[in-house]
Amino acid sequence: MQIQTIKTTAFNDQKPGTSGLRKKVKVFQQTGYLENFVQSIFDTLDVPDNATLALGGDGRYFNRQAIQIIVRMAAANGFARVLVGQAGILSTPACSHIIRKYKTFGGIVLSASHNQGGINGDFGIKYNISNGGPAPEKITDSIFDLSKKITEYKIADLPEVDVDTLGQSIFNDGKFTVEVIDAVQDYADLMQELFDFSAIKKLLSSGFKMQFDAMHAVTGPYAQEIFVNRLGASESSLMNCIPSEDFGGGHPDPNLTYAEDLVKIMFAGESSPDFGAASDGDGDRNMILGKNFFVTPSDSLAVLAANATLVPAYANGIAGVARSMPTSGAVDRVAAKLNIPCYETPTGWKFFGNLMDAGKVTLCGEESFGTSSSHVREKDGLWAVLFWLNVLAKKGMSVEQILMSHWAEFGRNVYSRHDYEAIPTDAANTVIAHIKSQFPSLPGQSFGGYKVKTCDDFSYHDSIDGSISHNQGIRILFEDGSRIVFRLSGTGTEGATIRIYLEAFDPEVKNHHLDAQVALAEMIQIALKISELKERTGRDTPTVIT
Ligand code: VG1
Ligand code: CO
Repeated sequence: MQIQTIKTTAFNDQKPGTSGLRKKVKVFQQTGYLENFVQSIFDTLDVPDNATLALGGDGRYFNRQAIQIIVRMAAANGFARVLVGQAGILSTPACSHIIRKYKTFGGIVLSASHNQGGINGDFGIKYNISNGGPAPEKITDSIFDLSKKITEYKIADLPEVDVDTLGQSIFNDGKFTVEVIDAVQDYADLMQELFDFSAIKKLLSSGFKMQFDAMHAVTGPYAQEIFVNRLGASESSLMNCIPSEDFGGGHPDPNLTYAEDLVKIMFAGESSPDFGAASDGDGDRNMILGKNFFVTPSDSLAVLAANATLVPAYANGIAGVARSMPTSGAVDRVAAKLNIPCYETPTGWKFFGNLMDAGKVTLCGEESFGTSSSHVREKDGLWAVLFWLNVLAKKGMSVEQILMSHWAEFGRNVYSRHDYEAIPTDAANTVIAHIKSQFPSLPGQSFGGYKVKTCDDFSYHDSIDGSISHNQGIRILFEDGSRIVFRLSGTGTEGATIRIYLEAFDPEVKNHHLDAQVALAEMIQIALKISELKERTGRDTPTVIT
């Protein structure tokens, strides 16, 4: 096996965001762009002898080409083995599981998650460490530093590797092996260990109807194996389950805007199925729907925490919970009642890893349709769907009834997120600067019935490794416990996206049926007033409301 050292020129824009490096496919297709980033990853790591790398992606356009390049670079950079998902496909949670199960040194996930795919869409790459979770900031910062200075990369001369046939390809007199694995089976086995499959099977054969939308993305084959083959669901309960390179031209983002087909089916009146769910491009997000009913991700996390002991894997209780800062405080109330700790971290799954490794938390979640537990170190879409099915099977209530009784017990953290996408970066920055400039004068000011208590730019102190992360989102906290949070997205590839997160607490059962947009109408106006968002961006309405 010949190893070539290729001269290259550094790019200055390879800074990983909330979840890896995401750029337009065309950017990744520039000569050396992918190679530079991959070499910067490998140079950051201290690759031991006999190390294995897990590798796979969400199947989007450029996935196959990228896999061939990364396999050759892994061979040249001292890896002894690469485990590749069949057809180059691994969902993000499956990759996390593969890293843990086969004790690999790390893994590379090729995904731009919920972003659009295809030749004009986005591509992405991120590195996961040996606990199966996204690399912490210390590593991503180093990758970025090296990427700005890189002058050459290493690549082995290997023939194209067959990633479609299960089994091994051996190179270099046995010193380098590529093994194509059936990650679907590994992942389905894990799910079967965690959940009460016989209870779910009984539920699904009882006349209970479910509808799952894979959004033409990575979870299709996993859903087929789990729901149809192992749990006996009908074929018709699955939709869009064949992964496509451009996700059928859509946005593989499971929310009320982009999972339009499913939403139509679930909001069709009495004839709608009892339960609906969707997942995103790389399978780590989930949206949960009941018959004509939407479950806010923050509430979903709270409901799962409150009912965890109904699931075999959590029957003895959970150690603690964690949520990202913009996620509502609904789970905090459950944690208080269960008398377990609740941690508040910055946005992005990488901040949960230390807490899970230290055994401090079992369940984690984000308002952005991400929920998971310490069974892996990523968020996990199908896991959340199975958790809900397990809870529904055990409680014998509808999704809506579960939420109503949860709110009656804990009160309701009414919640919504408004996204303003693809805003010119300068305009977005002035919005944020304008809000920050009011920090000295906001506390004590009243807006209608709401009085500002404090405001700040959230900083996180990691209690496990002592690291501190600053500038993680602006919080405006009101006297009555309501909140407005402003953040700039770290996953977009076009201009800037401003996210406004709105939350108000309502203990009154008589209000619990209210639509969140109605219940939060005054907060929405206050957010627009404080930020001058409309004036500064020329945007009248959000692009996405969840
Ligand atoms: C968004 C979400 C965040 C999530 C991240 C990755 O980040 O808000 O909660 O962890 O996407 O999710 P941002 O910086 O755009 O707000 V995924 O499913 O795209 O990997
Ligand atoms: Co995702």
